[in-house]
Amino acid sequence: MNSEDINAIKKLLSVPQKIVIVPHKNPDGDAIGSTLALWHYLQNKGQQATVISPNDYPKFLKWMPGNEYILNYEKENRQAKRKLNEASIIFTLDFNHLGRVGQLEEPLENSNAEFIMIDHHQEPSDYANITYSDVTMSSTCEMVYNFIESLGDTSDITTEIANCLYTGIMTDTGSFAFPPTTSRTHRIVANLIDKGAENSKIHNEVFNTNTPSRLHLLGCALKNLVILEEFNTVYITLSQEELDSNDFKKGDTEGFVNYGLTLNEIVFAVIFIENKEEGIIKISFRSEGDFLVNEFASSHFSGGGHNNAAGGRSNLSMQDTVSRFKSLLKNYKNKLNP
Ligand SMILES: [Mn+2]
Repeated sequence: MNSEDINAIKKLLSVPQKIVIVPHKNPDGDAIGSTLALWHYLQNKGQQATVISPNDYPKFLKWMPGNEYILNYEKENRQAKRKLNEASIIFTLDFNHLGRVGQLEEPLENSNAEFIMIDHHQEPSDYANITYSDVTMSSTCEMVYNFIESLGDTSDITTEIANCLYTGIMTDTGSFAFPPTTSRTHRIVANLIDKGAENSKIHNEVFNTNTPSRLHLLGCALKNLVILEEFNTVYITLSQEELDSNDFKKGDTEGFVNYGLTLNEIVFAVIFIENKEEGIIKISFRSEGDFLVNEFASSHFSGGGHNNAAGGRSNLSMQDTVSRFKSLLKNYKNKLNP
């Protein structure tokens, strides 16, 4: 963060404010971890803060300290609306377009609050009064750590804050494996453990939460895996019928797409998941190295994201979506064969 922004934030927080903190829709570990960490920090500073999530999120994130105070905009709409109306500052974390918050978009657009964005996704839009955007960062949680450090408050990082920040860094880096994981990321994580982050317990809470039906669904997904050797690409399909017969619950398919990349030569992995209710095929893209999946997703599947992890959608049937995907690969042959 630049010193001008730091001073502006110090000034804003030097008086009591009513603050709302918002993660993106379908929040992940980084979104919930960063918003809750910031919430603890601001509350401890004597600010009145509320986290409002656009919708629900998986159970494996609900153990985080402070979770019980998060308002779900879909379920606690009136209370959340009141908080939004009163807000003098709105922090938006782990996203950078107001289109990423579902039903919350309208109240955010109509708000007169000061907006502060903290985010590591590409191409931030310009809705915020203060934008802390850095695409080289491993996670928004790493940025919230930097944010607190910039304000001279590392000594105010409590065990609760440390646990929340650790969770987001761990999940967004694929347990410290993805390229944006730097020595600085590890130093921050080490500091968080010194502050009381229970690293081993967190791994257990987040990852060892399989249900028998999720493992069966994973089995089904892996059975459906198709290898396109010519393009160093794999894809997985999951139909609505397959989801239903394995008692699919929201979040169950999280991480399935990454299995494709564990094959030695594979640089591009994709999963197509049918959603009959919305009438779409939801797609996740992952890559290793220089193949930019965010470009691929935005050019062909109305999506976007990071260089190596992105999402998109298709209104075609599963079969037509997959054929379209396969025919597109020809144009990327060189990029997929480094
Ligand atoms: Mn993130």
